[in-house]
Amino acid sequence: MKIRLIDPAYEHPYISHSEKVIKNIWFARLTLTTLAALTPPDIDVKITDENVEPIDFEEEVDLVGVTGMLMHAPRAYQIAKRFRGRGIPVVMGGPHASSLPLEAKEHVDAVVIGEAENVWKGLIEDFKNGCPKPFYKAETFCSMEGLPFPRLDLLRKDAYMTINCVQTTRGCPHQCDFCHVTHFFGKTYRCRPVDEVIEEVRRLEGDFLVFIDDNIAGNRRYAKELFTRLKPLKKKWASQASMTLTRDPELLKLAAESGCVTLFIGVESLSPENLKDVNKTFNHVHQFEEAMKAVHDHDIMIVAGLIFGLDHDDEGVFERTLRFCERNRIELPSFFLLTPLPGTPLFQRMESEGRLLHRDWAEYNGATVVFKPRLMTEETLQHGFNWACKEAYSWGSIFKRVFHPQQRFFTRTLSNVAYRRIAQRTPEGYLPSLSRILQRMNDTIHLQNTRDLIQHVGEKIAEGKLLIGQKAADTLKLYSVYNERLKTLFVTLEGSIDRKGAKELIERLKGALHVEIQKVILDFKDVGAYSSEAIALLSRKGLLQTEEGKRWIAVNTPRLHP
Ligand code: B12
Ligand code: SF4
Repeated sequence: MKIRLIDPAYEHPYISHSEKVIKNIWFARLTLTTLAALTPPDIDVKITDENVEPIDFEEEVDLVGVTGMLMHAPRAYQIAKRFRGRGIPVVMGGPHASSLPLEAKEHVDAVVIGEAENVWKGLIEDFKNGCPKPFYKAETFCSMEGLPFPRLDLLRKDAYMTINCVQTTRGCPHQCDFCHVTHFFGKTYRCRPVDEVIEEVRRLEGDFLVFIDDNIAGNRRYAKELFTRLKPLKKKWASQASMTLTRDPELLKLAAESGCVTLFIGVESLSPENLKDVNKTFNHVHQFEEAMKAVHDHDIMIVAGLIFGLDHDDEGVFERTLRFCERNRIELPSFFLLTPLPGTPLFQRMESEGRLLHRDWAEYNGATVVFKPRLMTEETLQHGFNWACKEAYSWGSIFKRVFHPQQRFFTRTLSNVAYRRIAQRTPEGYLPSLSRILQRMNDTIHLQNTRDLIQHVGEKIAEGKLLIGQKAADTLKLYSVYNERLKTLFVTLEGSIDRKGAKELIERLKGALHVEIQKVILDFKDVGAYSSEAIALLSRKGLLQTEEGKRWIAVNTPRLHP
């Protein structure tokens, strides 16, 4: 029996990668090499990754297997159609087929839902015997012991940056709202025996490999053992990890000592509200800078995953995020547009709120807006995203991020040049016109004269929740968010206000009197104290008015203790 396993290409005017880019930064997923390894030895199995070689549609084979993520689905269906047109049966598996098996089944003869380990051999037998079932789904997750080593020998070695890929764990202990991994693996986080991983790594040619885990440090004890055992092999490696890794100095040190040179870290958003929305509160925004520094202190290059389009993102998010990457010298910012993947809680939420624009899966590629954002229009989100991608890989930004005495400048620059090639193909975008204003409206104002402050009997103080500590007394913080749909700027004030603070606030609000902003809502709820001069100034300028209908409206305005 002859089986051909196919990884469909993704044809897109600017997202699909050229041969050169694949050779510079790409590695093959372990999907088909794993399936090939699970195939009984008497079967002739071959792999085609359409991203690096054409499919021979005339080939004489007995069974075709196609895989694919969501965005590959339309191409996978076309491939299936061509082979089935010649009477060759096709089976499909992978993330997409597993989340929408009924849709996939309309295009293929059988669908594998979830992992293949416990069903693949039986499926082949069924096809041999001419009695395939429409769906195959294992009753349990497979054991992580004794998994065969992937058939890397079936890949075109010269086509990728590396073919050295190894998986040590499956799943993730977290459950981020937008992520497909927890949907696929449930709440399980399974680790392979360290001995087996070490043996697999030991057999690899060359000194660099990628651990394709979703979160290599999901189980700290396991990760510590793995890293310790990796050390003597003297390999260099890259992988993905959640932010929690950065908070464990021992683990981070071990990772570096075992050869970790690059980590993809899901930073996702600089807004705690966004992180809360997507069930990612284990990312602590106030510790981000410290976390990035800790990784850099171990000479590990950071690829930071950052998402645009979350519900608390306004037009200021693009510039704010890029500046964060520059300030923290993030070597490879990796921006994604929020993409609801079927099966995830995010998808259910977007669908129930009627926010999905269409179901053309090929567009669900992480770089195209496919839903209605909450605080801005689809167009603004798309343009802001395009701007950020291009701007991040402008020479100016590359220079800010990689030119530093502590960094290995040469490697960092080469990686940036490869990413720049991709970014340059992104269509022109623009920075939303309110971006600068929004940066100024999200800032800390340092006060001058805080001796005469009078306590504000706001709700929080009355509830005993807010104490005017030294910090609150010295600064006035502005948290602003603009809703493009309502044309309204919401400004929350926190800290104290003296004359200087009031003047600066008035100045900034004047700057925000932009033609696009039709209403400003000022919320004084978190202001702990005022000076009487500040109150006088604010009321003279009309900033404390509470009647509807005015361009400014103040809420939770000061009630003062004598
Ligand atoms: C490595 C990886 C990448 C690499 C891919 C390099 C490449 N050559 O494509 C990089 C980092 C570049 C990448 C990019 C992206 N990725 Co990715 N990636 C992964 C990751 C971490 C591992 C893939 C892997 O090797 N798995 C190991 C193999 C053994 O598992 P498997 O593929 O699931 O296969 C098993 C079963 O599914 C089944 N099976 C699979 N296919 C088939 C086919 C047949 C015929 C059968 C019988 C069985 C079968 O059998 C296998 C053994 O059990 C997965 C997460 C994961 N854990 O799988 C995400 C994942 C696949 N990626 C995902 C996404 C969304 C992306 C991006 C779109 C992100 C973005 N917004 O840009 C891009 C798209 C890139 C592109 N153009 O293809 C999602 C896909 C979700 C979905 N429903 O589509 C995943 C699941 C991660 C997630 N967080 O949700 N990715
Ligand atoms: S930490 Fe990463 S891999 Fe884990 S659920 Fe969240 S996004 Fe997915």
